[in-house]
Amino acid sequence: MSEPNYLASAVVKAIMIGDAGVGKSSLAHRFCDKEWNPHFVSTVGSDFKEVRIHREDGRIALQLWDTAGQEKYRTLIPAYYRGADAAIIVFDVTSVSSFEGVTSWVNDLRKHNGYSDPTVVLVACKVDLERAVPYAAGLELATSLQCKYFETSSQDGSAVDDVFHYVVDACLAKRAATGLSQRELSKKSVNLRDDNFYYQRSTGLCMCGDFRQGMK
Ligand SMILES: Nc1nc2c(ncn2[C@@H]2O[C@H](COP(=O)(O)OP(=O)(O)OP(=O)(O)O)[C@@H](O)[C@H]2O)c(=O)[nH]1
Ligand SMILES: [Mg+2]
Repeated sequence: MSEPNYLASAVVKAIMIGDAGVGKSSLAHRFCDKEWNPHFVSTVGSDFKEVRIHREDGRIALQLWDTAGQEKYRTLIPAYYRGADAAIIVFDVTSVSSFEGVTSWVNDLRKHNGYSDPTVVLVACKVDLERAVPYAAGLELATSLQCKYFETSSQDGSAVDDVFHYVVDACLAKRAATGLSQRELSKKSVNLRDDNFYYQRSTGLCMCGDFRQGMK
């Protein structure tokens, strides 16, 4: 890691959910690593990435839990819902079934998110390809879920940054509205040099010991 200061002034934890192959990992990779990789393998369990976002008040650590969409991992995902500030629900604009699957992800989220009231965004991926889901249908679903709607391409990068910057700003605004002070927000700060926290920036993989507990 090249950043000289490892302390963040606040942490935003976001979970990425959606059916297998819709483009969650590609979206996270495009935003965090500014790269497009057409050869992604299906995620096993979940991957973790962290990226710093600069804001007036300091540097925000956006922590992304990129979960596996395959059905066999679905029972593992509720563990990641708890304490999430945001849920990024992803579907593939070329796949009607992934769009129809959004409702069941929303239901899972509502069932398992515990005390938190996460900021939800609906993201359509792969808009560089021929679409099967019209823009109006995506927008209508987002409106019914009372959340923001984005259409992205991880291949060409369109609107990818908008998703994550919106998530950070919406989560910080929600905290500010609930009256949490910067001091309280700072309690969620993380020192990436902590011995309990093993971070592999190159792969985006992270194994957390006490750290993950501390974020709940
Ligand atoms: N053309 C195009 N292909 C994409 C885009 N995003 C993802 N893909 C492709 O879609 C396939 C699946 O992408 P992933 O990012 O692995 O999907 P995922 O949602 O993480 O899948 P799981 O980990 O199995 O849940 C890969 O072959 C990607 O290259 C995109 O924006 N445009
Ligand atoms: Mg994946």
